[in-house]
Amino acid sequence: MAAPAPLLRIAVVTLFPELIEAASRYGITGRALEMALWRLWCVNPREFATDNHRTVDDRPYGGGPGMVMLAGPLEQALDAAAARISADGGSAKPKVVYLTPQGERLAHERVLALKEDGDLVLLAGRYEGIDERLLERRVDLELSLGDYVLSGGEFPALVLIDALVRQLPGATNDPDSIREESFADGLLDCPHYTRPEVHGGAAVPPVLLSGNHALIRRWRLKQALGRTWLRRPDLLSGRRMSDEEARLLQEFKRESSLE
Ligand code: 9WO
Repeated sequence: MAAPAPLLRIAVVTLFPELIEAASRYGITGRALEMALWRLWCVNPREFATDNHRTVDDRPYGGGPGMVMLAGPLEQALDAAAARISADGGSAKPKVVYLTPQGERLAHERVLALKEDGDLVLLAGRYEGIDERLLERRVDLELSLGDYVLSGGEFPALVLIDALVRQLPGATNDPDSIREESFADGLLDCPHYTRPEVHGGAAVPPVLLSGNHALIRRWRLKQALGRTWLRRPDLLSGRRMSDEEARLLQEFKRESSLE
């Protein structure tokens, strides 16, 4: 019998392929690689540099500080990345994603949508940016993790890979842990506790030791609602609440005003 096809194929175009390969071998992403739930290829644009110095960057037209990545080697690297995915039985035209502060802010819904696409080429830039003509010709989607500048797109690419792979069936041992965690239902996570029962003078909330699972579920939902209200009220405004949720949040608000 033939091996089952991987659920996700990702090729990363990067000047630091070892960084992507090494980090991907750890934890859930590493185990999922061994289980062949996904496949990873890295393509270094330096392989496609045309001069003796293997140059992949040059000074910006118009002047100014820093260097800009050349369109030519990157375009060939993107072609090679797509060819790897296609040769593995994947799409001949995988979606190309560029990680940049200028992109759409990444959120859970986009992670789920990209996982459905299945075949992705991630473009990790360095220096001060990439020649705009390459981006116009070859990039389908620009994604940002937040409003800060890093020294390259490799860590954001690894964040996206981690977010995608942990959504694959079989990647985590507990499918419930994905359904109940932050953002799966639009709420922040509830607090967690483990042994000992008292640490630094603080006891574990008694309800968690009660063994009453209906009560524990209600407490956790109430904490999740309360924390979301306190820390991320924006997440609640666009969300319709069940009667139980509305009641639990009212309780939380009343109790927090009494403290
Ligand atoms: C560097 C720089 C230096 C001086 C003046 C302006 C400058 N802009 C940049 C810059 O944006 N460099 C980028 C580094 C080029 C593309 C890859 N780099 C990157 C990606 N930095 N931060 C990201 C990123 C990606 C996704 N989410 C957050 C940050």
